[in-house]
This record gives sequence, structure tokens and C-alpha cells, in this order.
Amino acid sequence: MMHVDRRTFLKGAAALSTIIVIEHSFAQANGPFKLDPLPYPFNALEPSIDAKTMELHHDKHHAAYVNNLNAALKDHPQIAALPLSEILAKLDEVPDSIRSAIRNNAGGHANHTMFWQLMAKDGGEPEGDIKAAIDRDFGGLEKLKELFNAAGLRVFGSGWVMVTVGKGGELALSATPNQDTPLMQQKHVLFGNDVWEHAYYLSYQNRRADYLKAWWNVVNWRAISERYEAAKAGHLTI
Ligand code: MN3
Repeated sequence: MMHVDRRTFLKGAAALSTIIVIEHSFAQANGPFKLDPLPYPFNALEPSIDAKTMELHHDKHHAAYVNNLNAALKDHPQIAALPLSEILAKLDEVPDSIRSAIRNNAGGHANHTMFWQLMAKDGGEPEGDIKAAIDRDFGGLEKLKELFNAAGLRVFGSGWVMVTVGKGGELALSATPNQDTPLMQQKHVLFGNDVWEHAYYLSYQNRRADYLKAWWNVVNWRAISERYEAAKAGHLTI
């Protein structure tokens, strides 16, 4: 039997607890989830989306989802260690006491992380596989826009309109309330538009239809095409 004297044991234990304390405080300061910088300047999407809206939306609204998510997970490190998509897919297994907070804030973090990357100043047009899929499943881009915008208009209050992508590359429309996401039904999101008033109110006020229409000017089809290929290869997460 290995003998460790009490003094050596205590020294070791103290060193170990110091490491744990450092790691714990580091995790608390930074959180398991982080807000990535916006991948372009705030004014990049003008005039379709104004700079002030982008600044508030990213730096205040999205930041709040990340901060609230980390706060809700503070005493649940085993959940915090999971990928975001897995947390959302397994909401039923999250403790009752934090389930609403996780649903709203993990959903908000996933939705906005997806949202920023699929917009750009000059996002091009659908080409290749994604164009073929849109033609097949919606009857063309103009028909997709029409159905998507109508679904976005029908969202009562706050929510999202999205296009989901199945394992075989099949596309479908999905509208969700609040920060819910199809990821909660184990479906993958190809792209989506935020129809919360905070996404458009400074420029469009009550004219959500005008925002929905203008939003297509800043859709990043190159990013969506990459997401489509990733989904079919089984690599798309959020
Ligand atoms: Mn938003």
C-alpha cells in the first residue's frame, strides 16, 4: 500500500484546490459561452438594416442572451460543457428550475449566431445545389421569398421565420415564437430571419412587411450554400 504522509497530502490537496479555484473563477469571468464579434462593421448592411439597429442587436440583445445563458448554467457545469445544439435538443432533460432560462437564452444565442453569419453586403445569388433545392422544394427563389415573408408576417409578437434542412438536403419553412428554434425538435436550420421588433423597429417601426422584403438584399447566399453542404455532410451544428 502506498503511504502518503499527511503533510504531503495536504500540500497536494492545497495545490489541487488552487487549480480548481483558478479554473472556476476563469469560467465564471468568461462563461462557457461567448459572444463572437459581428463579422462585419455595424453599417455594412445599410440601407436595408441600419447601423444603430445592428449595434444594439449584437452588443446588447445578443450579449444579454449569452450573459443570461451563462448565469443560468453557473451551477450546472455538466450542462454548460455540452455543445449548444445538444443543450437545445435535450431541453427536456434540463432541470425545471432553469429550463425556461435555457430555452430562451440558449435559443437566443444559437439563433443570433446563425443570423449574423448569413447576412453580408454583397451576398450573391443562390447557385448550384442550393438553387436546385430551392427550385425543387419551393418552386423557385421568388416563391420562397413570398412564402417566407408571409410566414414572417404571421408570427404574432416576437419570433423567427426559418428554413430547415433535412439530412437528405430537403428544405422546409418553419416559424417559431420567442427564441425557439427547430434545433429543439432535432431539426437543422439552414437560415432564418429575426422578426422581433428589436431587429427592425428603428428604421421600419410597425412596417414588418417592408423589413422582411428588404432583408433579402443582405442575405449571404455563399454562407447559406456552405451551410447547406455542411448539413448534407452532417457537419452543421447551429
Ligand atoms: Mn434578435
